[in-house]
Amino acid sequence: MTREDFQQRIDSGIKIEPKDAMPEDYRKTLIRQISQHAHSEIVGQLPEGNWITRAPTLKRKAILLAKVQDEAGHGLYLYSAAETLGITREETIEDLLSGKAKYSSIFNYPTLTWADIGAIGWLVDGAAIVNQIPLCRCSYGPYARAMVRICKEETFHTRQGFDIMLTLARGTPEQKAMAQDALNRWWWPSLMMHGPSDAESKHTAQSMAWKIKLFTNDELRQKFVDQTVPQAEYLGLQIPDPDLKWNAERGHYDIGPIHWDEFYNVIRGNGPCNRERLQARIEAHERGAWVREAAAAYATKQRTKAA
Ligand code: BYC
Repeated sequence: MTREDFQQRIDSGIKIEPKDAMPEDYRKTLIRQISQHAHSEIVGQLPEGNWITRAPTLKRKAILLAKVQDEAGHGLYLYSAAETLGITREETIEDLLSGKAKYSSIFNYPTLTWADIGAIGWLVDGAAIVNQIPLCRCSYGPYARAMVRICKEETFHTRQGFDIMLTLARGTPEQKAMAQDALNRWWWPSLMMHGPSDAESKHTAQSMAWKIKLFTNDELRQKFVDQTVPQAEYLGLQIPDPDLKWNAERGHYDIGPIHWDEFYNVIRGNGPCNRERLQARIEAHERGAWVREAAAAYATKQRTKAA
């Protein structure tokens, strides 16, 4: 199949399936994006897992446990979607553990107080949903189908985060201050989650042509800002951006400048928690070796029995 024929299939809305012919760079772009997405879900368990033992009530603890387990599930669906493109699970995980593959910048920030768990659910999962709902319509079948279930679960995650923020914002002055402090620290990193500005994004043009991405980074960032500012107003919290204002002409909020040097520093491995996050994954992988060995031995035994 020529590149033109492939592009025509994409343009006419045909989903690409694992056994279909596809250009090598389409396959590689998908492996990069899907595996980085999977790694983000897996590493994303760490900042929240940090609070499971300290959740303030039994109910909050049960909800947080369920949420963190959901993130593990999302990682697994996405690793499976990546495997349909011809890369093994071992290779993808090796790329994460060696530091070769990226994962979302947002998970390199620390969770200092309980309000951070609220801010992550509200802002981080909120930003993730804005990015991920369009991915349910992306051109690669297994990725699009995995995203449908992920988005349903992410919606519950955002609601639980907003509920924590609402409880704190309506609580004592100390609790409200804690919620405000979490918003102050998580706001700008949440905007950076959407990736570099369109002018700097090297993959957007090709990924949009292939419908691997349906919106640009700046379009999704704007959508996130527009939906989140009224929510902050409802909470009675201040977004930490003195330049934030409604632009009636554009029909969108304008924001102040994003500190891109901070973003690039984090994705180069020098954020506040990069080393700690990777170390935690390496140790978990080593500690889990016996489980993988046992599962492989069991599978071999079943195969021998069946033969
Ligand atoms: N962090 O050309 P660009 C979650 C990299 S999980 C780190 O715009 P692209 C959740 C980018 O990879 C959230 N790196 O790239 C989980 C590229 O580097 P490489 C994860 C970033 O791919 C648990 C370079 O910068 N969501 O929500 O067109 C609990 C140039 O960027 C980031 C997904 O992965 C970043 N923020 O666009 C709670 C969604 N941004 O690969 C929540 C799927 C950019 O050339 N992914 N880079 O070395 C996407 O939609 C796109 O990959 C992105 C980036 C919008 C993220």
